[in-house]
This record gives sequence, structure tokens and C-alpha cells, in this order.
Amino acid sequence: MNRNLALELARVTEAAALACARWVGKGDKISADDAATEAMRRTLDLLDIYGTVVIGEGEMDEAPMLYIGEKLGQIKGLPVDIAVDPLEGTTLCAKGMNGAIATIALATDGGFLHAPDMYMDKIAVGPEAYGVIDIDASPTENLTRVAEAKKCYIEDLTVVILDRPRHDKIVEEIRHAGARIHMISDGDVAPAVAAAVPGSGVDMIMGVGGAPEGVLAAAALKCMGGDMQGRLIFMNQEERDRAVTMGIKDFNKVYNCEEMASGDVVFAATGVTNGELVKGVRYFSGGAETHSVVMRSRSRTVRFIQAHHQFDYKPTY
Ligand code: VTB
Repeated sequence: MNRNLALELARVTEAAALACARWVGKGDKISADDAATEAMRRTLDLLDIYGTVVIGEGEMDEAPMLYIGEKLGQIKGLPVDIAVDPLEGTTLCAKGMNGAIATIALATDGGFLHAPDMYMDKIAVGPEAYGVIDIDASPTENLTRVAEAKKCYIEDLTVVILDRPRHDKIVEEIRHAGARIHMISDGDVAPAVAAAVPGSGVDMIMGVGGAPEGVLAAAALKCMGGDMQGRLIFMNQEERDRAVTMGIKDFNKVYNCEEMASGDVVFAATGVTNGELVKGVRYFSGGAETHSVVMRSRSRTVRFIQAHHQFDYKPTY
């Protein structure tokens, strides 16, 4: 994959973040998501790729843009799979809460798991704890191993977890084991990625969130040498049937990072609101500042990009 593509992806997530940042705190998550999606699609279409959306805004009949199967980019370009979440954390954006990002990943050779829109049990860590996590082991066991790998006390570890009743039991166990918990109301991609960023303050994520979000997190963790495991959670027969049509055979399979995101992978995210991974969009007279992160699996270079956008010269926003 062309190394410049990773940098160009920053432009795509910047556009999405700038578009939905106008909706921060307005209480309208649909308009915020629409704005991000439209901007992402428009900028993505300019890239020299021949892309197919595999993780997107929904099925063709339910999403007008960035739907699963949509072809994007220049037809003569490099064939890639596209995974997008133009606004990860729509409610966070609508309420002006921390943790909303615009994010995208590309993979060559059909590299992404075609994860249906359903739940996934996840555990993710940074490179120092590569190879020590096991989704089938208890939270205590995982914390013990991660603390050992990171040469710290369990009490020094911070676990990010979605604040949901379904996590009551593991929250109790994590507390009992002594680790710190940061509960979030939405948006588990950014903290999963942050777990692999030194100094982010996040050591791991645990618990059940969205499966498409799991693939995006895996794409980033692959680029950084982090580790992740995920298992799809089927709530009903309809979800099982849907998974079968998407090529999933083993309902109990534990997917590792590589099985969710293989091939040559690039990932980008831009902050919409502030978070542990990136800061949100900040306005100044005549423009706005964005904070993005872009990375490539081949080189493992992770770039944080702070950009100043002048609206007089970029009139869309
Ligand atoms: C999950 C999580 C996402 O929405 O999909 C969550 O992975 C939905 O979980 O990051 P619930 O059904 O329990 O609300 C997000 O938090 C996106 O907002």
C-alpha cells in the first residue's frame, strides 16, 4: 500500500470530524452522523484506491452512504477493503461528551473480518502485553499477566470498560483485583487504540461492545503491535443467519488481531471531542484545529497530526 495513503487518510477523518464538530452538544446524533458520513464519503472518493466498504454505516437498503458493499475511490486505484465509523460515539458528540472520533481503516487482500452489526466480547492491550491476554481467562488472571508483562502493579493498570449492566460482574472482579477502571458511556474504539499508545493512561479494554468497532480497533492495534481478542456474541437466530451470509462459520471462534485485520493495513482517526487518544476539534477565529493519529502496519510508524484549517480557504466547513 502506498505509504502516502496513510497520510491522505488523515484528510478523510479530519473532514469527517470537522463536519460533525458543528453538531457537538446539539442533541442531534443523526444529523451529526450524517454530516460526518457525507464528508468522509466525499473525501474518500478522491483517493487513488478502488475500495469496497466492508464495515460501514449499514446495509445498502438502510444506509444511503458508506453502506456495506459500496465501491469508492478511483476505479483504476489500488483494490482495498474499507472499514469506517465516520462518527464513533454519536451520542457522545450529540451531548458534547468526551471520546467521540471519526475513524477509518483500509486493508489490502480482503484483510478485514466482515463483522456484522452485532456485539463482540473484546480484550485489548498494547505491545508490551502482546501474547499474554486470553479472553477465556478471568479478568483477574488477565490483569495479573498484563501487570507482569508491563512490570507494574495491578493497582497501576487502568481498564476502560463500557458502563453497562452487562459488565457488572467483571467490573466487580476488576475492582476486587485492584485495578483502576475508567467507565465510558460509548465509544470503545479510541480507548482500545489508546491502550497501545505510551502515556495515554489506558492499559487495556475489556467487555462487550460493537463487532464492527472491534475490527477498527484491531486494525489500529495491528499497526502498533498491540494485541486483541474478540468473540462475536449472538443475541438471536437472525444474527446467526446474518453472520452465516457474511461468511462466518464458527460461532464460538476467538478472533485475534490478525484474524480481524490482516494484509497491509492503514488506520486513521481524528478527535471530534476530547479523549485519551486525541483531542477534539477546537475553533479559532476563521478556522479550527484538529488532532489526528495515522498509522501503517508495514512500518508501524504512528503519526500524531495537529492541523490548522482556515475556513476561508476551505469553505465547506
Ligand atoms: C458499542 C460500542 C460502541 O456503541 O457498539 C456501543 O462498541 C453499543 O452498545 O463504541 P450498547 O448496545 O450497549 O449501547 C458504541 O459505544 C458507539 O457509541
